[in-house]
Amino acid sequence: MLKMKKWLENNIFKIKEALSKTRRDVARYVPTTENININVDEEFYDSLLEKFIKADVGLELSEKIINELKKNIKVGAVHGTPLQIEKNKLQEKIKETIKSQLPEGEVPGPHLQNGIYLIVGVNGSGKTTSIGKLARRFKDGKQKVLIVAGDTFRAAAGEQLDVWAKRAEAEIFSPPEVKKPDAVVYAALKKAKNENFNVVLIDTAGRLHSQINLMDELRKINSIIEKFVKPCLGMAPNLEKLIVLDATIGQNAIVQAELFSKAIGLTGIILSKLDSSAKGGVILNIMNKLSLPVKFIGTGEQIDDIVEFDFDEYLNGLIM
Ligand SMILES: Nc1nc2c(ncn2[C@@H]2O[C@H](COP(=O)(O)OP(=O)(O)OP(=O)(O)O)[C@@H](O)[C@H]2O)c(=O)[nH]1
Ligand SMILES: [Mg+2]
Repeated sequence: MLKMKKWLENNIFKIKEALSKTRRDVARYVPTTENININVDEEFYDSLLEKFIKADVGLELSEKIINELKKNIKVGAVHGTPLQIEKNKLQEKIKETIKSQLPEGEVPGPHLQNGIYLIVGVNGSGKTTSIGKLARRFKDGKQKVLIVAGDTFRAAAGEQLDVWAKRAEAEIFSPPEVKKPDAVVYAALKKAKNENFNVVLIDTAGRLHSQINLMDELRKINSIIEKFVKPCLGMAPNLEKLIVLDATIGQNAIVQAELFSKAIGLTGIILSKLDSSAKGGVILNIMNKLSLPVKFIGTGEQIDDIVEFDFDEYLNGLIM
């Protein structure tokens, strides 16, 4: 419990840290940390728009935010005088405006709930790493965690997962004789049920040989899980289908999420590598375009580098 509490306290710090590359582009319109007055003129709006676009907030949403901000700020303006606003007040206005322009998409946490987690995403997005990090969180919370090697196609995939399972001190299920991912998943779920595991984290392939279709394989895995989950709904196994999206790729993340969502019906997003990205504004774009909640954020390569997404903390980290 103590570790879990520490994790939540770390959240704010880690989100701020992870956004530092993005912030360089979005928030550095203010050169000091003092609460100075800012000239809010066309030049200010133009540079803010440019920064939003650079951070991959997306043109359409960026323009919407700026136009609304102009309206919000005009309301308090004295006619004819050049507009100057205290930095703190201006930041609050920007945050309020961003919020007002997004659909109410955020699902309140905590997102770290026991259950079955199917983790999908293109190769290199951060699936295996995120599974290791999540496993560790659950282990810290004293849960019984099973990690499932659902990527049976790539030889090194099992080894990489094994490294993370050891780091997290979680059990791994990776039967060498089973070659089909859906068969591995089926056997793993049976084991989890029989042996009372309360968390199952399923790793999947990000790319297959060209003759095998990734989406078909994922559909097969998905239908195994759904069939399995249905009869034991009385036991309420929570099923999460999370896509791992690499924050450094910016707007392409949206295309990927749509593709996987169409195939298996996602329940949320893990946004990895926010720490290496200058495109952290993509979260706003995701919230605007997809009705999928961002549930976790990857903030580095170490096992502790994952936080629960919190919209207010995110905005505070973005606009500071
Ligand atoms: N900086 C940073 N690096 C990350 C993060 N998450 C993952 N990575 C790095 O991204 C690379 C790919 O991560 P993997 O977890 O192997 O990705 P994967 O989706 O399992 O890849 P495949 O198994 O090839 O499909 C590794 O070098 C990780 O260290 C993160 O939050 N921040
Ligand atoms: Mg992997």
